[in-house]
Amino acid sequence: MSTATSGGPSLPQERRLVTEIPGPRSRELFARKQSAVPPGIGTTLPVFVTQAGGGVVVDADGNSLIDFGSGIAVTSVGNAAPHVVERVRRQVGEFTHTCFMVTPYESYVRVCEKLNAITPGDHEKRTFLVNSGAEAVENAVKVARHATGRQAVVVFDHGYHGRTLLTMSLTAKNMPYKHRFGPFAPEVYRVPLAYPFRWPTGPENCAEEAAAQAIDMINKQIGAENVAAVVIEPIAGEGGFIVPARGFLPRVLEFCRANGIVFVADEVQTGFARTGAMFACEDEGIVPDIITTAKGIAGGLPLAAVTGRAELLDAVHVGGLGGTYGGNPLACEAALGVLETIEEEDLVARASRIGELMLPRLHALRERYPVVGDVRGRGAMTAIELVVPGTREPNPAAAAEIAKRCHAEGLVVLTAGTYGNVLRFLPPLVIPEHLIDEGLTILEKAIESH
Ligand code: PLZ
Repeated sequence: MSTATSGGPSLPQERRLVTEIPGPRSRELFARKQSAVPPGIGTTLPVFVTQAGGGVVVDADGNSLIDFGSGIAVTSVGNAAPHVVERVRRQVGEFTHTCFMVTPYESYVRVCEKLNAITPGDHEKRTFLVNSGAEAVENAVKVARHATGRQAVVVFDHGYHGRTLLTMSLTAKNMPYKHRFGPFAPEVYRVPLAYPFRWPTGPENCAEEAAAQAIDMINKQIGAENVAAVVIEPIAGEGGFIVPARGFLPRVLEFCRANGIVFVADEVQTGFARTGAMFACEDEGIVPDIITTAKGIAGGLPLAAVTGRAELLDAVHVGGLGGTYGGNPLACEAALGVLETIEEEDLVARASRIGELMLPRLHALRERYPVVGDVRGRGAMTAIELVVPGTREPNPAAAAEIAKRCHAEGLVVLTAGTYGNVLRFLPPLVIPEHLIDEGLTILEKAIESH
């Protein structure tokens, strides 16, 4: 295959529509998908991908779409990033699996050493590797329960932590994640999140009042001494890119410290340079006791991690943690390639720059179109919340319609939000600036004509 037709960053960085979206070939494949795969596995945009890299996704009909989704915040270094490809290619020819718990290998240990070094806090840490974000969060809870001898887990409104029984129980939203999938895991308690745009008494009171309510509920309904862990996303992802009002996270952390509660930061979506910092916790100087990571960690190979205070992770008995595939050698090589790429290409700064490009234009949209109620996010994790003009009433129909128009024009955007009324933007951090510009122009036209 010539360079022009191979994937990765060598793909032409352009939007190119040669058929309608989806084109005939994608429609044919989608029909097959519908007979082979259950509808429970949904589809945001039914184009079938053949190549991807930089800031574009190419489909089976030869269309090249601008990528504002990164496979849900995963391909931050871009698809088929050179360091990832080289390392995985080399590794696949050496060995593909031994199971780290049976006969270990160095790359797993290196990934853990790196995560121990780059996650917030200079205390002694340990890391272990698993396969998915949900598995990481589930294991963080196991560790916290084991280490504290307590059972209760506190989570927040609008939180998302996964689809397994425990993490689905930790997740706030019923439809589509929990509906008819109960009963849920016990000892999970939900408290308010400091959601500035929707705080009843206004954003200025949000941090303090939300923290006070959360703490009051914990004290009254559970008893702080019964709480093993508080699990929180530093920016709520699936819930709608809700940046908690400043001061809320530090207050919750302080309460945890004062009561021997393990503070778990779920950075599955926010981690690895996405928000313009290596980890979103850094923004308010939060040092979590345990941090869960996945998604951006390995450029799309399935990998996730639990990193935390040595005394917590070391508390678990030998053999108490693990899994067949956790820290698979291909995924570990990919993670090392991702970390090299973030460093070499200074993707933390790139993410900030993407925010500087996008946020002013999103704010301008809010000024111009009353359907845009709120603009928020940090770095390359930004969103707009759509409302019924003149109110704060959620407008999921507008979000769906605008997303659809963007898709038809060759821009991959994702929706989010408890009310389904948020459009979120998660471009690969290596996306060229002209594609950001073009993508935002498409978005504006879609809002204008919806
Ligand atoms: N924690 C903060 O964002 C995954 C979900 C996609 P897994 N978010 C994308 C979907 O609809 O299933 C996520 C997250 C946070 C945990 C998870 C779970 O990560 O790798 O999907 O298990």
